[in-house]
Amino acid sequence: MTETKKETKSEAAKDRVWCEVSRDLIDYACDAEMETVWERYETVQPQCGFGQLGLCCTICNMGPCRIDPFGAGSQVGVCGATADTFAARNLTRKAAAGSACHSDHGRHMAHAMLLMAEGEAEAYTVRDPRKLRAVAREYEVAVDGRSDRDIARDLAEAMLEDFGRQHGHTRFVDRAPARQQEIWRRLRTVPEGVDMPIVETLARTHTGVDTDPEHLLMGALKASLADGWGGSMIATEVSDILFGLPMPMRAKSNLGVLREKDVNIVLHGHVPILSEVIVDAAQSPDMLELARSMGAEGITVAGICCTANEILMRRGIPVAGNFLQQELALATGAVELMVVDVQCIMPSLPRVAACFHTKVISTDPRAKFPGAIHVELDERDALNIAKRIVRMGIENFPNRNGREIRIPDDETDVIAGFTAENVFYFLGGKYRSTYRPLNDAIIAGRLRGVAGVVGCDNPKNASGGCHVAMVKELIKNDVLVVQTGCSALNCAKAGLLQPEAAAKYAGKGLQEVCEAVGIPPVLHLGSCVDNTRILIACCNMVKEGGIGDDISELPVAGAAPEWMSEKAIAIGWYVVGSGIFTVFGTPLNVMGSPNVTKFLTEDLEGIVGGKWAFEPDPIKAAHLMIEHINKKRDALHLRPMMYQ
Ligand code: MSK
Repeated sequence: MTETKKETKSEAAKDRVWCEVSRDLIDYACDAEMETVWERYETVQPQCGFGQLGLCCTICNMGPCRIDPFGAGSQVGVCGATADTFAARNLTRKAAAGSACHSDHGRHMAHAMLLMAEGEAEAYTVRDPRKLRAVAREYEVAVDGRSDRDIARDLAEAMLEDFGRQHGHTRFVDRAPARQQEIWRRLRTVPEGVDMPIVETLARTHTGVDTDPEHLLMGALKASLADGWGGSMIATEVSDILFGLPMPMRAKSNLGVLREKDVNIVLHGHVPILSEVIVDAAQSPDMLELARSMGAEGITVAGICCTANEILMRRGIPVAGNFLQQELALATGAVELMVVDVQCIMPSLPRVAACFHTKVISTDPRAKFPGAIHVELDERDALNIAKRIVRMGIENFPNRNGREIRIPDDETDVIAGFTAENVFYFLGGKYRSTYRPLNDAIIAGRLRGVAGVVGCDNPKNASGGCHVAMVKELIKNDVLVVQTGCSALNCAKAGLLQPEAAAKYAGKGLQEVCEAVGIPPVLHLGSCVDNTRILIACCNMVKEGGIGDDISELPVAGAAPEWMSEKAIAIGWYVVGSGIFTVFGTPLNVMGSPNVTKFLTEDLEGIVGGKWAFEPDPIKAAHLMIEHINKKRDALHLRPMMYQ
């Protein structure tokens, strides 16, 4: 490739990235002709307009069919389905897939707990007996006078039953405010179990079954509620039981956390079952000694994506990067192993790794990647498997062969580890474990409200920059922000997840709250499945009283400014369906159907209390959220904001 072409390619990619560290590595990647997500994004332009608008149907073999959005060509598919059916059916299928993916994570966690309880998985134990008992009581599992293991076995069985339940409802639906439950009952969207609504939704989106757009979309809602109040909530609770309830702690983020003289092992994916044990293995004396014998000073373990969030929240393990940085981590030339399990893993990784000495190791029975080495997790032998993997990393260290290492000189402090339970103590003060002071600060007009800003980063948007811009605008306007996923990781790199950020970026009211309690203006609540912590925090705010009898009455809003995956669609649905106004950066693929678009962005509010909005400009999107919060404040007759 000519020098000019390389430069153009690199400039085009860098235009889409806000993070300096990433920009430098993109330069290098383009020079080295290493593929990146930004380059591929340019290469696939123009992207399919029919797909973007939801006007392409591939469901049956009379098609694929597409509908002309300008009205000149066909307005129905071969079977007679309209644009409304196309758009609603496609969206509903995606919600079911997203819900399945998250919920499978929850099932995996419950299985691991069962194996632990039966004494078959010695690498695991109950690290939070208090939470075990609290959740067991919710499931009506006897706790008095019983051992942790006995309780855990019965709880795991009860949770696994929840997945296959055919009647009644998933247990955690009981956690939702009564009025919301009543709405779901009326709409017949209460998830009986976790699996059934997903299967039912796939069945009704088969050709020739459900074609009424609004009815189809209720299927999307039900499948997604099965995720938020089912599979994902189980994932969060079991992770806390097995690995401990997170507590706020300071750690480091961005690619500068890799160490030139260490063996670097990067853990990427979502389910913490193996990553937790790899952290233990890498810290064991025999592995450290082996690393030194190979010429390294030590072993650095760092995370990418939600695996990063899981081990950051509980262990303070440094974060190497967010979703879009996974290839750039390899471009440092300093990574001996990238260990992946499921979700958000780019298929390009083994090809990129082949430019260096790096090995990509896949570990989950559900996911293999051409070019990766598969070392499968068996919970019964987790520590030995983890040590085998760590050893592979150590033995790969000498293969750097003196090649150039490009670790950026940038690591930013981050405070992570907030949960719906411990935020209680921080906001409630040491001696008053209640949400009262949070609600009071909102009532008094010191805090405007609370916003959840979550989700992926996307080369279509500003590659993480939308999160940073939106969150800055929200906290400037006295909105306390809670975050999860790669959104949190982007804001961590920007220094927003540290108490010092309050004085720099927050409005006066939020500043006062942060200073009084010693918290950052942006609270990191964990991985994508931990969006359920946000639901629980909302339930707690309702219970505390004074700011609404239902989640839909709270002065709160949600956003996924750079959403990318089907999981994000399921999250959006269960958040909207729980009564929360939610802004997505790029629209859902439904704009080819004005009826479906109107249903999602207007009509839904009168049905479930929440609705969607689509706004790519993060500042405008932040103001949509602020307007919504103001509207809710007015409806509750709360005092005007203290500092306008
Ligand atoms: S990892 S789902 S890119 S947030 Fe949960 Fe990040 Fe989105 Fe994956």
